[in-house]
Amino acid sequence: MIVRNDEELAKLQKIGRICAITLKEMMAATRAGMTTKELDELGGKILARYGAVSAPMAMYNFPGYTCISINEEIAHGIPGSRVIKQGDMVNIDVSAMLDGYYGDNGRSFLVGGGDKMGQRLIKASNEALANAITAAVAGKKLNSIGRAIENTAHRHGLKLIRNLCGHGVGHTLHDDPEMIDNYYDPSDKRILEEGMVIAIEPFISEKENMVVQNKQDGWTLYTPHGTRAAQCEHTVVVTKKRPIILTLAD
Ligand code: M2C
Ligand code: CO
Ligand code: CO
Repeated sequence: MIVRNDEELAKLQKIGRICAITLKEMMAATRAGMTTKELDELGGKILARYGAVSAPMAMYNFPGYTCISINEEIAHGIPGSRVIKQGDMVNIDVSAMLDGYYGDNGRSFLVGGGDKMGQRLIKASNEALANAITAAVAGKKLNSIGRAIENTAHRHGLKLIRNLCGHGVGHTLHDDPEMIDNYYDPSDKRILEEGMVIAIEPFISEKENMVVQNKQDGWTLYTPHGTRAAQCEHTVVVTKKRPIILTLAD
């Protein structure tokens, strides 16, 4: 969507903050020994505290309030009986709706210290998002986002998941502009517009460059060889200067 006035911006800021608080509190509560279902129940309670509803549940009938993905699961992990272990890479993705407006954010993190590669993936994904946000300026090409992400991944000697992308957000979870590639596509001629609300979400990976869907549950996206990828996602509003980050907790 394109933000047209201050009232719309305030509503997007409100739901963005709720998504960010929910993600932050869930990350802080994550412990080895708990199940992903327990963690998700907490997310559901936090959203309810603010009167917000889970976007995946409301829009797609997703079987959870949030998506929780562990290690070889890269995205759309279904909360359930899987027990979180020390050293696991956990991704929590919180997207929600309040008063007709949507927000979306996510983060990968390690339980306990984790390992060197895990730390590298997380650092690179955070940096890729920061660089992509800096590149997202009104009037510039939309593919500047993918270029910044791809360059960051390569600078770190890492790969990226090419069949997952960012997207517009606002009036719905996956809004216009659709498919904001996480790599540089010179044939993409779209221009970033002032007021465009977009979710930027690089997935930086160890070895593989695509995910496949679990045929049994119809949701979980995983790498065919079980290698990991880290995601970092914010919802932002494009301006002529730096974007406004909507998914900030404080
Ligand atoms: O838009 C995402 O970030 C999620 C969608 C949740 S709907 C089950 N918030 C995303 C992540 C990975 C792939 C596609 N979409
Ligand atoms: Co998301
Ligand atoms: Co998203």
